[in-house]
Amino acid sequence: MIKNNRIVIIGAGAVGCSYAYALLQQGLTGEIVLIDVNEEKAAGEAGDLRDAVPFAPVPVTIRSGGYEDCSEAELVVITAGLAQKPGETRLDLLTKNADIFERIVTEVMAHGFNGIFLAATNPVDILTDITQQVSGLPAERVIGSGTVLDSARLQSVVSACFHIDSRDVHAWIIGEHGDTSLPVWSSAFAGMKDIRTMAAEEGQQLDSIFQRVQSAAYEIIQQKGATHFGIGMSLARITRAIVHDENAVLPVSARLNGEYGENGIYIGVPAVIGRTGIRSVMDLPLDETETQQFAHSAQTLRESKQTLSY
Ligand code: 6V0
Repeated sequence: MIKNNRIVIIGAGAVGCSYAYALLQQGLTGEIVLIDVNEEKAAGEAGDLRDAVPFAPVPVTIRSGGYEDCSEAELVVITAGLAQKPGETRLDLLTKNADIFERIVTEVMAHGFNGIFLAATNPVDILTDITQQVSGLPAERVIGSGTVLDSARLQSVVSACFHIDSRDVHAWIIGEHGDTSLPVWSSAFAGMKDIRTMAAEEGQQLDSIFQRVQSAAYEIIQQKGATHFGIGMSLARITRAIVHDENAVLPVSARLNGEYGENGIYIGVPAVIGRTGIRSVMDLPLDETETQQFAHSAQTLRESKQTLSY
C-alpha cells in the first residue's frame, strides 16, 4: 500500500459509503475524504466510519471535506448523483446525472487535481466518458466501474449452479453496464474447464444463468430500493489494483482505441489496471454472436451519448 494516499469520494450516499467501508476494512488507504452536496450527511457518515477505524487493519483518517481536498488526492471516486428508481433503466438517469458530473468534474479540476478518476454513477459508461472529456485527463486515468459488478454477479450465479468456488469462475460480462451487456461464454472457464462444456454435461442453460444476472439489480432495487454493497466491493477491487500496482485484469469501463473494432467510446472491457490507471485494454477474441452483441451494446452507448452535447 502507498501510505496516506488520499482517496476523495464524491457522493456520500449508499454506494459512496459502502465503498468507504470496504476501503477501511481492506486497509487500502490512509486517508478518506467524503464530499457531498448534503454536507451534514457527509459529516455524519464520516463520523460513523471513524468509529470503525480502531478495528481496521491500518490507521485511516476519515473526514468530510470540500473540493480543495482534491488537489492532493491520488484518486477521486464519483458516486454522486441520482440512483435508479424501480422500473427505471440506467440510461433514464443520463441527462440528470450528466449535468451533475459536468459540475463536479469541473470543480475537481479547478482545484488542481492530477490523479486518477474512478466513476460509478449510472449510466456509468457515458458518465465516465463525460468525466474524461470535461477533465481533459488522459483516457488511461479515467476509469469507470464498467461490468466489474455484473461479472461478479455472473461468477456468483455460475458458482451456485456448478458448485465451484466463485473465485475459480473465470467468466466475464462485457459491454454497457446495462441492458445490452453480454456474457463472454466463448472465454469462460471454471478452474480450467470450459463452462459451455460443463453446462452441456450438467444440463444447465447458460441463457437462463445470464438472465438471472441481468435481472439481479432490478430485483434488488425492487426489494430494498438500491444496490450498494456489491458496487462498493467492486470499486474497492479496482482501487486495490491501482494502489498496489497489481496489473490486475478487470472488466472496467475503458475508452476504446480500435479494440473490438470501436473507437472513442467508454465501455466495459477487460483492462490491465495498475498504478497509472488503465495500462492496456485486452482485445478478447469473441465468437460471431458475441461480436454482434458487443457492436449492438457499443451502438446503444454511442446513440445515448449523441443525445448529449459533449
Ligand atoms: P444515493 O444514496 O442517493 O447517494 C447519492 C449521493 O450523491 C447523495 O448523498 C447526494 O446528496 C449526492 N449528490 C447528488 N448530487 C451531488 C453533487 N452535485 N455533488 C455532490 N454530491 C451529490 O445513491 P446511491 O449511492 O445508491 O447511488 C449512487 C449512484 O451509483 C447512482 O447513479 C446509482 O445508479 C449508481 N450505482 C452504480 C452501480 C454500478 O455498478 N456502477 C451499482 C449501483 C448503483
